[in-house]
Amino acid sequence: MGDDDSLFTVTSAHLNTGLRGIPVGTCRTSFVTPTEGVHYCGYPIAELAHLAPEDVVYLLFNKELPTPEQAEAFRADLAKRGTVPNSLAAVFHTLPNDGHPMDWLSVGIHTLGMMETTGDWKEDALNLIARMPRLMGLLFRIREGRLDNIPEDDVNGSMVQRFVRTLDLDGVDHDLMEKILATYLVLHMDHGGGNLSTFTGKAIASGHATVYASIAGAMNALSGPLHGRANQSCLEFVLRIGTSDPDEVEAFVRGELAAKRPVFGFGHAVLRAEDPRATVQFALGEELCPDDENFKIIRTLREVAPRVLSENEKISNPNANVDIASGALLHHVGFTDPTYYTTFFGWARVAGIGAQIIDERTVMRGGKGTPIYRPKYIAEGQSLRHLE
Ligand code: NMX
Ligand code: MLT
Repeated sequence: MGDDDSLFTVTSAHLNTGLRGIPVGTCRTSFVTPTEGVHYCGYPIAELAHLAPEDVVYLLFNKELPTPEQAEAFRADLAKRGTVPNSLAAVFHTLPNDGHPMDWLSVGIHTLGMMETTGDWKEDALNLIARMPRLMGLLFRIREGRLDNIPEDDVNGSMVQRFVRTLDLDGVDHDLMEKILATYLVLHMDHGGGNLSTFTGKAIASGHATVYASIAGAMNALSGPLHGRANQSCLEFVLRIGTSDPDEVEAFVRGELAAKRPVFGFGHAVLRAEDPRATVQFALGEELCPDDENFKIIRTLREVAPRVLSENEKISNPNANVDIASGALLHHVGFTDPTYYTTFFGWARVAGIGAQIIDERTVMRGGKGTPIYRPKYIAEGQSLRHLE
């Protein structure tokens, strides 16, 4: 790619399209193709799905998978960084219990930033990643009012173990929960440079705001129902559908479209085939919970909705996206309140956004970093005028 190569021709038709397809930079952590989906540092996501989240974080930061020795050293480094100050819990105690968990997540990340920003991009990103499992566990416990006997954090546990231990739910299969969560984290860590939350986080960091402020802002971007919160909305409507009967599911989808509401879990700005992250989760569900009622409903939705959505030519991609299946799996292992689902997406995405912020701040332009974001907008409806 030479400096003068033309990559894309912008016409008036591209204005007000959410920068769709317009190249704005390079990304070193992942790329997304319309038919094969996301690849982390070259690896198709399906090949990484069974790996430990820590190894995939290492990949996003170092662009190579770790050797066993590197993996051990990386886990030890995360353990050293893992302790969360008690004052985070004190702030959580002041938040409204009916506030959305994504707002709690954003406030939690901001709060950590107020307590312990170093100003070094990589240090701050790694510190935040290491503290996320406990932050997430405390978020659930305190928001739900389960305040007694919160287990001490064992920073030597895996990311997922630390969260599951802090949560300490009775009557659930902890091994199954850990397996589902580990796969969930790996699948959701990164999705190219231009997804809304990552783009937002990098844009904030381009003005040299802190990693914590940038990622808290990214979480706010993720909280929208057309982006990360689609996983909550999708499971909510699975619960509303309440049957895997194809005719009833079809009637439901048609009803949502007629009411001009999105069919959550379907469609994508870049993908033009089923999202491989959905395919992986469907395969996991077939293995672990084929008879789960919610799983049966999303199995029917996966068949019915693309056919119905295809009837509308303006919908570029009628196929299932990442958010179709995660809710059913999370519900199956004991997370029965969908309002929490997007916090798992956010937890995972901290790794990809953190790695991309480091690349943009310390690697791009020969190490000078990408300059402050400042795209051009063209004036509309504003002819020059003066006060009388
Ligand atoms: N249900 C209803 N309408 C849809 C859907 C859908 N699943 N997908 C696209 N459309 C509409 C879209 O709203 C747009 O309408 P209009 O021209 O009136 O603005 C039209 O079809 C063309 O949209 P596309 O170019 O196909 O998609 P776009 O890139 O604008 O939007 C999404 C992508 C993901 C926002 C869109 O497909 C959608 O709203 N899907 C449902 C919500 C969802 O599952 N989001 C999660 C995406 C993944 N993630 O986690 O971020
Ligand atoms: C994501 O994982 O961020 C979503 O699929 C949205 C996107 O890539 O635009």
